[in-house]
Amino acid sequence: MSQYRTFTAADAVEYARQFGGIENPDSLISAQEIGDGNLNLVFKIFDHEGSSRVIIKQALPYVRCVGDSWPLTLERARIEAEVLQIHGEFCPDHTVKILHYDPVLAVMVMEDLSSHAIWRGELVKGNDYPQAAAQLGSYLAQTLFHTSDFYQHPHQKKADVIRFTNPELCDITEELFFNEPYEEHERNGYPRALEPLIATLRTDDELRRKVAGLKHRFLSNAEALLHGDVHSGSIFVATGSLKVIDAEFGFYGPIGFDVGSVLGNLLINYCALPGLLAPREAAAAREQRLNDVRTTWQSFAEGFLALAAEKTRDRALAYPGYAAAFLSKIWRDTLGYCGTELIRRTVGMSQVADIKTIGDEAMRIECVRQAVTLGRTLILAADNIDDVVALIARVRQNG
Ligand code: SR1
Ligand code: MG
Repeated sequence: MSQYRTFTAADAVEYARQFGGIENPDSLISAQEIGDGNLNLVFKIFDHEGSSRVIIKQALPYVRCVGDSWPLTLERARIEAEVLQIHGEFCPDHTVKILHYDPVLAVMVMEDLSSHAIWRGELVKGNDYPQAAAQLGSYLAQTLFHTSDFYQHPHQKKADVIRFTNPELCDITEELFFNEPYEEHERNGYPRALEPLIATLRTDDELRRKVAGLKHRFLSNAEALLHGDVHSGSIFVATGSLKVIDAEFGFYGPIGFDVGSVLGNLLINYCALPGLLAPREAAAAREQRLNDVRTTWQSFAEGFLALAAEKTRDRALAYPGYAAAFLSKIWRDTLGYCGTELIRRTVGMSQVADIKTIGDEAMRIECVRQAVTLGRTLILAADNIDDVVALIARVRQNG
């Protein structure tokens, strides 16, 4: 029985030869470590012709971007592999395939996605993938409906809530989304010029109570098996194709958290575009992003309602009108979590390339200001923004 050890490139090649499911395993000869996320090692494994064939991902026993002063459970690799397997069962077209998982080494082997690119990088460059939003809405509808009480047997659901209890990773989200941006905290980072605006996040009582409500629902509303960190950096796109990866933050939580995380990242890109592209291109890309927001929500909402009409197993939840009423609750949550994502990605620890890539300082400050004010508005006004058309009108009003 092997013991945990951190992989070198040579270990990754050897492992891929054994577990990559490649017909001619000896053709695999080299590996490149490509992990640019906050937590893990990720190796691309190449054959003798220089083609990349599979991906090896290994969880480290600490937060990679901080170091061993922040230990982190290896159990997250199991959660990630099993969430992706379940999501893949219900949405095979848009979930990365897990070919093999090893609990001792905290390693998984995944299908190679070299023909795809990380969506965030493409959004930063202004590249549009017009199908992506509808595909992502469909992924959200399929995965969240089929793991909810509408569809799961109540015994299975309760067992799965236990199986996917993910305290250490949830703790990161609980701190980074709902606490730190609203406190003076050493992990926060934002332009000094915005101190007066950021100070209002700490002192606005109504905002703090709304954020408390969002955190409370995150802690206690076990509505479906969430991805838990679904943003443009955990999504691969290609022409006509979209694949979701990186589900280590998965747990049973409020459906609006996943949907709001997606919309929040699209809207961060919207806010950042004037700093990333020339004015005419930025204006066009902003319209595409608003289309993406509209399409993602509509595709999710229509998909969820269609599945509820067709496949709800719980007799009480099948009562006519209940699914639509529940969808309104998801919408309010979506707006709130979208707001917290806008704020935590611009004020808190995990800042994103959309903003960091902006070279001009004054422009970067203006983009952050827009993202923070939009986030604040969405959290405060969630009960008064009735649909996605009203959301888009609010975004336009914000600047
Ligand atoms: C310490 S981990 C920080 C962030 O990186 C992950 O991708 C999640 O978004 C998390 O919040
Ligand atoms: Mg991730």
